[in-house]
Amino acid sequence: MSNLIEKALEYKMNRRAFLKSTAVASAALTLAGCSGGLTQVSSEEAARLARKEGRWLSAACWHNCGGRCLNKAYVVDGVVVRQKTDDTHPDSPDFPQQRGCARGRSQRKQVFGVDRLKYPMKRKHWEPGGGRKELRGRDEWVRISWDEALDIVAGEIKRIKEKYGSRAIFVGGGNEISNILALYGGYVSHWGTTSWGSWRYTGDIIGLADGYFNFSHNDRFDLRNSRLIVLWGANPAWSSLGNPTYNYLQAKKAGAKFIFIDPIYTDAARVLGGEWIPIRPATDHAMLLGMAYTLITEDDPGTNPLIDWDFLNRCTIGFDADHMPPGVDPKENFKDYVLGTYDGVPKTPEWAAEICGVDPERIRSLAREIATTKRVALLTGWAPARVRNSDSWPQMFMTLGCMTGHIGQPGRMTGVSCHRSTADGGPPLVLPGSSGLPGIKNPVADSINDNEIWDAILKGKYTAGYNDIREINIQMIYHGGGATLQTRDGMIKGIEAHRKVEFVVSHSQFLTTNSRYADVVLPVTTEWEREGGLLTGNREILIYYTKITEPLYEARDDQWIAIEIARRLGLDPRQAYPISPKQQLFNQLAGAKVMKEDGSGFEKLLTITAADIAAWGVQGEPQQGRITLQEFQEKGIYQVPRKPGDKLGFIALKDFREDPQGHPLKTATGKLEIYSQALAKMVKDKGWTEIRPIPAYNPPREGYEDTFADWSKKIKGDYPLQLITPHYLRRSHSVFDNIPWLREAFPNHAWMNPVDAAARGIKEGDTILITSRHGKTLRPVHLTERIMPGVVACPHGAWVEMDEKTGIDKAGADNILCGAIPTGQGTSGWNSCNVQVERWTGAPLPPDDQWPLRIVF
Ligand SMILES: Nc1nc2c(c(=O)[nH]1)N[C@H]1C(S)=C(S)[C@@H](COP(=O)(O)OP(=O)(O)OC[C@H]3O[C@@H](n4cnc5c(=O)[nH]c(N)nc54)[C@H](O)[C@@H]3O)O[C@H]1N2
Ligand SMILES: Nc1nc2c(c(=O)[nH]1)N[C@H]1C(S)=C(S)[C@@H](COP(=O)(O)OP(=O)(O)OC[C@H]3O[C@@H](n4cnc5c(=O)[nH]c(N)nc54)[C@H](O)[C@@H]3O)O[C@H]1N2
Ligand code: SF4
Ligand SMILES: [Mo]
Repeated sequence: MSNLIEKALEYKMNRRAFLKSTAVASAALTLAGCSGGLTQVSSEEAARLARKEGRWLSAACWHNCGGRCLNKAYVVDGVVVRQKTDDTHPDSPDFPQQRGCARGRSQRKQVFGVDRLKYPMKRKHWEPGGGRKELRGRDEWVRISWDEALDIVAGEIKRIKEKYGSRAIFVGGGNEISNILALYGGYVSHWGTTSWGSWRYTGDIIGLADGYFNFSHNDRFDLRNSRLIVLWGANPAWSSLGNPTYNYLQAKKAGAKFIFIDPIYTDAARVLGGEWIPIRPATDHAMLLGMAYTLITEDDPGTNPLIDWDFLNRCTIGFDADHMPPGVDPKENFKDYVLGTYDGVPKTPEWAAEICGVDPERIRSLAREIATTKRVALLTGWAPARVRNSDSWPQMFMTLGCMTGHIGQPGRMTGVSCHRSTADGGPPLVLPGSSGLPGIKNPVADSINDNEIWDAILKGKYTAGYNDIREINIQMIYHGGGATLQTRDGMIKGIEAHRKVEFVVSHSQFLTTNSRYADVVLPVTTEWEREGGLLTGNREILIYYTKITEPLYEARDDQWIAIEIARRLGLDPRQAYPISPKQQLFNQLAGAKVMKEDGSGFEKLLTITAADIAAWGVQGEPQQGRITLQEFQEKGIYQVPRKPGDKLGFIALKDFREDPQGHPLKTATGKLEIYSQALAKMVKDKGWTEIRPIPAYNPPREGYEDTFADWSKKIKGDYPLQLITPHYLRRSHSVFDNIPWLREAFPNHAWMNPVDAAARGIKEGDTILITSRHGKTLRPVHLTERIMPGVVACPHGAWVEMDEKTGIDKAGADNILCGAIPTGQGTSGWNSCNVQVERWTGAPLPPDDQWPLRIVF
């Protein structure tokens, strides 16, 4: 108890210290030229600010965080003294506030963090051509002027282009610099399936949905009609902050039962109740085949109807020999594959159980439960698809929906529920206009799959397609945004690649991983320091954020940097940026549109007067819309009013189900494709591995089977455990990892089952060494039965902290462990990875909330 009181007192102090430092940070604007961090304001100054009235401004929370909320900053004399979230209207389940999470509410700690990069800088031992390249990541930093920095970057772009050509310049991220490099002859880009795993290119081809955001999910009100909601590899309570879990809770209150199929007993499962079926990562496909086998063998249309034959007949192709596309071998159908008619391997629940670890009886009973419950939502996150060789998984998931008919009717849906569309499907109801900037095409066609970026740099070749390996000689890495080194597989090779090329430059707000391994680092503003902008989120909202503070220190916008570099390259920057940032924002506002109440089409969102246009000093025409520009700016959000039974609901694939001939899908056959030649071709054309047109199980590289040295004799190998990398509350990917508050609130443990720990002499809180085929990392361990035996979870996104002597990362950076292995459609296979774990006997590892921040100057 005394501990608790001490903690409370400490908390108060921290809060006070925080308020002070927040105040200081903006005050430090005037001190931007000073070195040595932030200067304190006097307590009189703090007291003066506390007494003065300020203004609540809508403050951007712009990250790729899986949510989107309204956040506000209270600004007094240009100083942010506190934050709050949506209180623009009373909260109710039907018209919920858009409330921020702990990350968004800590945003001022990010923007005004003592570790913000203040000045342009270069590596001490950098010289044109690279200098001592092996010192990247461990060299000292030297402060330089903007002129020197821009001259170096433009000079290296010129030099490398002249010496090696535009195919020597690789861009890791950043639209602004990409535009300029495109005008200057082009650059090598990269592509991948990141978020969506194998949904990325599959959804469209099989007809279920586009792979991006879900059009396979009914809207949130309709979810309340479901009696059973299966969340297959999804944890909205961590990865879809904002309202999704709240929406699910309404479905629960309306009577839905929940089932979670996940290696972890998630917080979503804790909130929503129901049943947890633990499953081994990367084995979901096998389990579904076991369920399909049950339905096929037990279905009897007369006495035990389990299969929706009417749906299969009308809406799908490829299920059995009688429903095959013309001209293909009828033996290649799904049903005979499941029964093992031709391959001699019936995909029984017992066959599946050996792979996925779920009791065969539960596989059977779950299949029956889904088939006999009237209204079921079969929903998956993207995590089970972020698995190597998972190209047929979306099709398999869809096939269960087709067999049970849970598609296209109230309370019935099959598909993806993830990111900002979790628990709420359908097209956006409110949208921003376009900025009016021209699109600029990159003349270089080379684009490297995420799994081959580092190898391409190290080995000089990459896969461009089937039987198409191309030579490439990359000598410059340009990080104009994103966190590519940190967030793509195979970071050890990534670091090696960064030490190989002649030049690395990075724009960033902090000394992120990309910047740490660079030669020149350019400090950029955050959205709080820019002109303002619009953010989309769930389908019902549009957020308008405004400038909160002037740019801190010497930070500049990415667009400004791009323009300055363009000038130095002898280009006319107006080709890319013919209009000012203010005009760009105005265009987005003027073009914003909202769905009419009767659902018949869009109307303008904003009324803009001639006086508004004059006050903004921009080009435009007055217009009539639903709300005034002032109202939008003051509230910071427009939320479409909704109520049950309104005209804005959405039932995915409803028209198609009712009349498949009249509303064909965009697939080759117009139907949902359980047999898809186009899918098999797409995968083959990528050039790595092949699949069959039906959803046949394809054991993943580094999946469960690969934890065995000999699968047939069940002898375990050197990496006997499976690793998953869930998206965690502390961070949005790598963003926010440097915020002390969040570090303290959400410790960055690896999770492990006590059974696996006991076998290795590991106790709660011990430091463990996790080793994969690709690298090693340390983590304090949390032992819990909430993770199934055989699986270790290392939360996604921690900033790598490499011990140069041992080659061991101390931060638990997931992509030190996950290797870059291209398969299928180029899937980033983060949830298929094998590891070994041992107790760490080296130097103790203090908790990372006690680590020093990366303050350079
Ligand atoms: N092992 C493993 N790896 C994964 C995943 C996984 O589950 N496991 N998940 C993957 C997924 S789903 C995704 S989407 C990717 C995300 O991969 P990334 O998009 O690379 O990740 P972020 O950390 O969001 O990177 C954003 C970066 O931009 C910076 N930034 C923010 N604002 C600005 C700005 O205005 N200008 C500039 N120049 N920089 C800015 C941030 O500081 C941050 O460094 O990660 C993937 N990586
Ligand atoms: N807090 C937070 N939220 C985020 C993000 C973030 O970085 N932090 N990133 C956002 C982005 S860009 C994305 S793409 C989404 C990603 O969102 P999701 O794809 O839902 O991502 P995860 O959190 O990796 O995994 C969700 C659940 O799947 C389980 N799982 C992992 N592998 C498997 C498997 O093979 N089979 C099964 N059945 N379950 C599995 C995990 O244990 C976890 O409970 O999250 C978004 N939301
Ligand atoms: S869910 Fe995303 S947008 Fe909302 S407050 Fe959290 S980080 Fe910000
Ligand atoms: Mo993502």
